[in-house]
Amino acid sequence: MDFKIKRIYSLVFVKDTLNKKILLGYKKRGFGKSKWIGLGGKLHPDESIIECAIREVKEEANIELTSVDKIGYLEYIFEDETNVMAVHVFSADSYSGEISETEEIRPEWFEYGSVPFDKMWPDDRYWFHLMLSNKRFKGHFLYEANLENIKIYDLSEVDNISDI
Ligand code: 6U4
Repeated sequence: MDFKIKRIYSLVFVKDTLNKKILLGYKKRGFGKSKWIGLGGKLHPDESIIECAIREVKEEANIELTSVDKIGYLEYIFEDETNVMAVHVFSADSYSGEISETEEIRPEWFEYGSVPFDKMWPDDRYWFHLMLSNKRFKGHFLYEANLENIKIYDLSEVDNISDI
């Protein structure tokens, strides 16, 4: 029997709603290296998922979120791997401090119409429009072992994400 271990992550999209810009981070190392991603990372044992989201944004871009809204839940399964990545997606539109580059991430603002999908995880194309328009969603993506192709997926809008 193929037991799956769930690892839990936060993924945060900071938005400048006035100028319709989204903050992405160029990942300089580790999983997803050289891709543009939202900010976030692994849940620590002693924290809630919201605390994880706030901590990771501070660690990766040096800003303190002052509001954060849970908008999505995604699960990633990788062929030939026992781990499932469970990713809680958040949107944030206010923060204090100045965004700056860190050891792990080079943050940069992108206009909603100029998101660099060709340098992002392939699944982002499926749900980014929902995230940008403040819709709530959940989905599952099964990736081939090369981490480049999606074999199968499901994605749906949901009314309420808080109970997931
Ligand atoms: P280390 O390097 O151990 O400190 P940590 O920052 O805790 O790592 P990391 O960077 O490995 O965790 O977290 C991976 C990040 O990538 C999470 O925010 C979730 C995000 N992510 C993973 N798969 C993704 C995908 N397919 N599409 C996407 N973001 C993804 O947009």
